[in-house]
Amino acid sequence: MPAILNLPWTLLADKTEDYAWFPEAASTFAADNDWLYGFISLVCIIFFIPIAIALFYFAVRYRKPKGAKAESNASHNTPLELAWSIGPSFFLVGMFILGAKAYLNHRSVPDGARDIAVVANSWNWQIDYGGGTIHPELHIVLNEPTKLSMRSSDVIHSLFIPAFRAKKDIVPGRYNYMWFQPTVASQKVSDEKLAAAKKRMEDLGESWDWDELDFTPDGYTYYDLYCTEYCGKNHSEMQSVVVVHETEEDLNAWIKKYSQRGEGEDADKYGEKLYTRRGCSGCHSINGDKRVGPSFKEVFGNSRPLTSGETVIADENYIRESILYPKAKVSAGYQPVMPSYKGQLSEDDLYSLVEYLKTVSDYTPTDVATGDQDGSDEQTPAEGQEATVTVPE
Ligand code: HEC
Ligand SMILES: [Cu+2]
Repeated sequence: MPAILNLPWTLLADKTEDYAWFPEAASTFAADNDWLYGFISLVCIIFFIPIAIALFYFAVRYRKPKGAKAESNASHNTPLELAWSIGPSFFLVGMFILGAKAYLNHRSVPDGARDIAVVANSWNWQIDYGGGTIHPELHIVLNEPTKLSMRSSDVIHSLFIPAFRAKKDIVPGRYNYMWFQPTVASQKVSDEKLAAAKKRMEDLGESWDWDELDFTPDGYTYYDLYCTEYCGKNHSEMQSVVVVHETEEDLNAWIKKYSQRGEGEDADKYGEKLYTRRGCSGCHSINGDKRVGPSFKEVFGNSRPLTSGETVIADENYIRESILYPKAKVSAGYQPVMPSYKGQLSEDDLYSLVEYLKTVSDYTPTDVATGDQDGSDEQTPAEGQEATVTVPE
């Protein structure tokens, strides 16, 4: 590649990350894509500058005083006209050939690529590693061609990994494919650093501060993964990360860690992990705030009004049914937009979620009208919520 085509901003990018024109380059696509982008930009600039200068020059040079009669002196210069038509068309054909080659490369998945199933739903990613292990993070192996077989359970989403220069829309009602080959592995941070970060998050009472920490809760540095198709209210939160493992063994060890509840781990603790990992947290709060769905603070054990006009007591079976068949009983005041988790959660996962919902739910008897008597407002329903909390029979 001629060095001159490495545009000034590429030089700038080496100096400080803050001014980087491109994100880091970590796949086999990156070099070609960046080169082509630089080439097209450079050609455009080279043409734009003299044209703009000539435009201003002629405007000034041939201006006429106000009121002067316009006269025509149009004439031909065939060699000049041929030169400025045919000359640039070589560049255009060049851009087309290089662009088409890059496009076809993005579209042709190599044989033997690792195939990973991805489900996009508003507003989270579910990457399926087989055997019931589903996680929002994309974990892959260094230098291994990787194919994503993607589908959407609701609206159009789009998966974009800037560091890989790879992006593809996910249209509901069909499979959508993309592939890439990562060339730079994630780093593992030291155990001390990871422990310190975990401690800090615990002290702050946060789950994980992705903006502050540049590694995952498992201690890997990562690449960003975004949804780049505006898909509703929380579209901007539909983000995840990509971790590139050095070896397949390392990947398998990671998958194993997430395949099921750990030995001796409490069900409600595991349920809490599933709550964030499986995207419930995007639609259900635990502090009483109304999101897309009702807050889990007011679900378990309480009587729930349904759109059908009935009410039900939210017991274990109701929770289970709500997760597997969300449309069977729709809560009053909400849209039936919850995706079904049928076939995606094991019995133990469901049990863990129910146990977790029990721990966050506020279902001790309350009398809302006189709820302030003891000076505590703990039991007062959150603002905007109906005061329908009653004692379960
Ligand atoms: C895309 C948003 C969304 C996601 C993700 C989601 N839910 Fe829901 N959920 C809703 C909405 C909206 C309702 C209320 C309408 C209905 O009943 O279907 C609801 C209702 C429920 C109910 C019944 C609540 C009631 O009012 O009695 C339960 C239980 C529940 N969800 C559990 C979960 C669990 C567990 C997960 C994660 C595994 C989850 N949901 C993921 C949107 C979501
Ligand atoms: Cu989206």
